Amino acid sequence: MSNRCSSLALLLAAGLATSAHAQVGLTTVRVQTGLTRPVFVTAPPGDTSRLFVVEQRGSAGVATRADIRILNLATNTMLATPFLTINNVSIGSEQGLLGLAFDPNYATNGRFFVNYTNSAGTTVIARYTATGGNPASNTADPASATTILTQAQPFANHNGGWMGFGPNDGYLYISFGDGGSANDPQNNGQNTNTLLGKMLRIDVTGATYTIPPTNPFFGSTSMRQEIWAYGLRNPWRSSFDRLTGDFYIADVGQDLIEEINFQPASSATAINYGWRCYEGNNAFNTTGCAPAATMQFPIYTYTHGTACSVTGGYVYRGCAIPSLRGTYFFADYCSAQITSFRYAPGVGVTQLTNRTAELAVAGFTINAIVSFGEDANGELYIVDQGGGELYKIVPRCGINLDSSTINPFLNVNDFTSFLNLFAASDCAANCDKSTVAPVLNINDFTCFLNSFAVGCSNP
Ligand SMILES: [Ca+2]
Ligand SMILES: [Ca+2]
Ligand SMILES: [Ca+2]
Repeated sequence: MSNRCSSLALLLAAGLATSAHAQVGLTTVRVQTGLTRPVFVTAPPGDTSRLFVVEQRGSAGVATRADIRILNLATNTMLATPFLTINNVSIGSEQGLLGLAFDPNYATNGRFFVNYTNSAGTTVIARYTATGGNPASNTADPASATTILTQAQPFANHNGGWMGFGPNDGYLYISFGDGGSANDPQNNGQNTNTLLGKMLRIDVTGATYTIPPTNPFFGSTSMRQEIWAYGLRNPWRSSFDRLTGDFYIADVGQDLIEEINFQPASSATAINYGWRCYEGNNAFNTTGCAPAATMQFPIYTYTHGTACSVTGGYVYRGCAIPSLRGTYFFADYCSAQITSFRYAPGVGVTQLTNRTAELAVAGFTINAIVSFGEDANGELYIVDQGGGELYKIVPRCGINLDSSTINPFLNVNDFTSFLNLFAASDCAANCDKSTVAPVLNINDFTCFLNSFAVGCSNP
């Protein structure tokens, strides 16, 4: 090996070592304000120009109206006309329009699914189609509404509401809370003959839905075949790691403990997450319960105080912050603390980091964090329900590609990182953020060099 190669190898090794121990320099930008009880944001796969904002209820000053609105990401403006309006939703604090999921094949079929509580307080899962079946349309066709599934709710709270498609199986997952009140009085979480307190998995490629033959209770007459997992209290925001298919379920606790659960992509059995037998790792009401050894306990818990209600987030898989990839973000609704960690089976939670101060932005207050969301690129957003605001997590210095905070934080390692990312056709090398193919070209070298020459004031 020549000296030149050895030097390059050392340089690369030094760069990698720095990355592995780097503190990531993050901040947020407020991308939108004036929203009406925003509760979720998402985008169709591959649609990098739009972000769809779910307003829970109270849209246009009407208590029972809920809108899905479109944020034009290129101009950072909300389109004046809603994508879809749903009327006659119920108005309890945890009711309204709660979930939205675009079909994995939205680009060809224009289908999407919503989850809301109607005027009777019943959860409705419905399918709609973009106007004219055109996925580029900025409106949906109200007449396309097709009810997929309904579930009566015995109490107004704990409606779950999240939905998402499994990245590996294309099935629709739907979270249901335990029916509400407190302490799961109907013992729904452990009852496999109700959809309450469950994570469902259904096949929605047809007219309504069918049961995937690989569901754990497929063919059963005594247990609901839609069930994928059970023992949940009020799973408030779940997500798939879009790269691995691993599944994160944040479950809101009763009076003491908040929890985050993990299901590896390879899992195929009916996992029992424990509620109302266990709250976090603590026994809650074990009367009539199966042995604890049959249950899956959380990968992470935290106790109440100023905190009181977990808001699950996402594993970051975006372009802008390569060193952050694989990091899971979540928040607490009451304390407005934002935390991240990495998780691997057999290893556990590592790099547990409170991000609140890092993500704070002068002049604005990020609180009432009701949800996170991803755009089509996998960049992360924070939904502030109380303030009607939407924030985006961004790097403090986009060209500090190794995320080092050691002075000088812009150095040869960032050139190495840029070259490696470019060679790997990684979207992080799209410095000029062009969208015209080929998105990675000589302009990105110019952009990187110019940006490096200007520098950043903060790592
Ligand atoms: Ca649990
Ligand atoms: Ca650097
Ligand atoms: Ca480019």
